[in-house]
Amino acid sequence: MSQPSLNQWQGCLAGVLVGDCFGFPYEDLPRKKTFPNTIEFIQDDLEKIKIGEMIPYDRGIKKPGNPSSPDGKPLPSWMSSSGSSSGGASNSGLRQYTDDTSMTITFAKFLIDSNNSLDYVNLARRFSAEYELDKPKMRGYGPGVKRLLTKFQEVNFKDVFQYALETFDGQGSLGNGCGMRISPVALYTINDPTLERLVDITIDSCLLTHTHPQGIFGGIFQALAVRQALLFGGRRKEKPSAIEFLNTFETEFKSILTNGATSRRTATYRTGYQIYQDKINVIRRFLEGGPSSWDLKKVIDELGNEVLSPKSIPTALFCFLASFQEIDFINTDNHFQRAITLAFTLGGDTDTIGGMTGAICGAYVGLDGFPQKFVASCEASGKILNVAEKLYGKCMTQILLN
Ligand code: R7I
Ligand code: MG
Ligand code: MG
Ligand code: MG
Repeated sequence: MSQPSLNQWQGCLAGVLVGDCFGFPYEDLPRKKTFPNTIEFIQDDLEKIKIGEMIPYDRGIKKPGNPSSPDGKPLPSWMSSSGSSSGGASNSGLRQYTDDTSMTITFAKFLIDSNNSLDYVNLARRFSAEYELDKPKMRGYGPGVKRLLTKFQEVNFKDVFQYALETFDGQGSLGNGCGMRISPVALYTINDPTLERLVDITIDSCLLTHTHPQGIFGGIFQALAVRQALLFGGRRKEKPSAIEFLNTFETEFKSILTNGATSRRTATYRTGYQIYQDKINVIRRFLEGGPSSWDLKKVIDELGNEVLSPKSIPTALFCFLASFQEIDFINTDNHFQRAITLAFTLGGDTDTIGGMTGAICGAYVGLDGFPQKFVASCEASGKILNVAEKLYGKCMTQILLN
């Protein structure tokens, strides 16, 4: 297996950014529109992007002369270039990112700056500090996470792991917030074939905000999907089929319950596993049927497009795998563009499903594999590519030291 390249590292994190920035404006659209209208609309929006030309939200998602979004909902002021936005990003015409990208960048920088033993109180501090900076920009953090990041500051970061346990009537959050920010862990732990580091860091970081077993297994699911995309994609000559990719993924995902290096940690949360195994079977059934058999309403019913981990994280893997082949209702021959378009078309939590699809597909095709105009149209594109390069440098140094 060839070593994953810097291009894949950058593709992964830029994939989060593009999926998030472009996905956000479509949140909840298709539920209210019929699919043919939605897909036409999304494709039109993506086609309008020209290299070097930054498109503000209102040009990107509104029809000319229409003061509201296509479903009739008024746009938040920061999404309109004429609105009084304190966010800044929309004023420059760049598409603004949300909490998904913000927490991903913070997590990646934390890994870059840390030595081998990770200090999760420091991670909590960083998430809270970034949340404070993000406040005027309306990045759309999940309500549970907002309360936690505020609480951490109030208690001066004492016992930070205690508070997430108390959320949602003591069940802990199963929101997709762990999966949405986890891709840097897959990059950081790429050199550990035992998966011990991937599982440990995913669980420990997830527990700061998401303690529900399904939230935790969601994070592991997404981290493993990104890992496999790195290992199977890039310059590797023999590419697997979508089904082969899924089968290998399933074996790895199962192994974390039994593998000696990971079972010690995963056993506590094992009740979170089965729902993802069931989703893998659903993905397989859809892939075997092929695009002509997909009724998108059924895809949404069975895989989900919601903010809950089991109803969005496997959906992202599906969007990536479904796009291995042409899809008749999506007019592009680019894998990355097809995958995020499919994610947006499914509606619901589009920034997060788009971002997670983008992370997996970006890791697979690499930055060179997707339209550069997408990246250039997003806020913080230079920053995220730089962070990816630093994280890559750190991982390559580790190889040399070992
Ligand atoms: O998971 P989280 O960070 O949210 C991420 C989402 C992404 O779509 C982002 O783009 C952003 O929009 O938010 O934040 P949480 O607040 O922990 O979870 C998100 C939501 O999931 C909560 O507000 C709840 O509606 C729901 N949820 C639950 N509902 C019932 N029971 C999470 N856990 C539970 C639960 O245990
Ligand atoms: Mg978001
Ligand atoms: Mg949201
Ligand atoms: Mg979201």
